[in-house]
Amino acid sequence: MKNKRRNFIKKSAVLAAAAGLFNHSYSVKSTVSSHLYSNAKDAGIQLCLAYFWGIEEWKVILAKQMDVLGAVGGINPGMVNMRDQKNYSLPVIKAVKEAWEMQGLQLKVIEGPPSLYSKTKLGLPGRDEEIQNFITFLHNIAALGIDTVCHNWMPVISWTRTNMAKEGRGGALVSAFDYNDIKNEPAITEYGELTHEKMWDNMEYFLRAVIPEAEKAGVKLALHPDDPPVDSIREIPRIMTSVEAFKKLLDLYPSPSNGITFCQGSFASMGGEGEDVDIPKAIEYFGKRNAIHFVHFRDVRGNKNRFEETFHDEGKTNMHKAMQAYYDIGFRGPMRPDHVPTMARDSNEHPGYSTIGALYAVGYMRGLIEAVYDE
Ligand code: CS2
Ligand code: MN
Repeated sequence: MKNKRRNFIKKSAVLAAAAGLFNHSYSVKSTVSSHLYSNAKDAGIQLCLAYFWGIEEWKVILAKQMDVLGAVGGINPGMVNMRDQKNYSLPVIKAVKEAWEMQGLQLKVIEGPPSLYSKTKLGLPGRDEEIQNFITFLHNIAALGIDTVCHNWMPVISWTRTNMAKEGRGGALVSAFDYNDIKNEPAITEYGELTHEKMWDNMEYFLRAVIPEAEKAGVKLALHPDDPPVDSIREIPRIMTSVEAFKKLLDLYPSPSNGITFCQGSFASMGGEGEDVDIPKAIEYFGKRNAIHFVHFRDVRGNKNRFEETFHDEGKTNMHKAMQAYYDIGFRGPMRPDHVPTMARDSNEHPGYSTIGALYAVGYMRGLIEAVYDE
């Protein structure tokens, strides 16, 4: 079976290359319309790429040539010329889903969902309306067959770095974080006094309101770790910063709809000086609780106060053991490469999300999956 598939892939690769040989600027249409998908099933793991800036044509074409047909992104009414409508409404979500299908991709995970903003995370007036609209969003995506939402609990300051163009291997550009570079930045005080305890209260309030509805809708919420996983930035507290915090999350409201985006790079950067998170062990623990609904497969060097991102093959984590752990726990959900270095001649306009870096990452991940699958 496998050799047959491999020969099939080789043949289609030769065909595609031949098409390219005769006409260097071979038209995308001809490639797309006659594309020959391998029947690679990646051991049931659904490989995806992230598209946070609309339909990036070059990335879409390369994704289909790699047979990586899962798309991960948000709901942007502007992408479907429906700016006058709400991003949590059924018509907008339907139009976005269909826009990806027109490209030959399938919207697998909504990452950075509508109507889950700082009012909810900080417990501010107006949170009930935000939560109600988020519940409407959940029922709408369920009606359209989308069942996974990647959200985070980082109010005001989302994922952040202190350097978005650090020189990495061979001159590739990677992002990096050094707490020393921001520790003296002015506190953000406009939201009043914020505490970790209050952030947990707000999380519990949110879960009690939303999880019963997510269960009814059959939707899985997959909470992404805080990135970087430090205790606070400019006095905005961060709580999803450790393995223990995620155990507390699951205990707060045990439910198949209350789960985790196992962002491997964020978990790998959770340790302090010389105290690394055991990634395979964490995968096994949360896998045994059926809590891993989505995986961001990436790596770093360093720890929570000072780290840099890396190519998938040169970080601190044994990526083969990590992939083996996902396979062993029976994870067969969506997985994406997450941040990748910006490689030669590619744009660093969206650090971590360059196209050429994604190619290298997907090839590496598929090789690991095959290695694990074959064992
Ligand atoms: C990434 C983020 O920080 C991370 O590990 O996954 O870039 C994430 O994609 C964004 O916060 C959007 O959800
Ligand atoms: Mn991530």
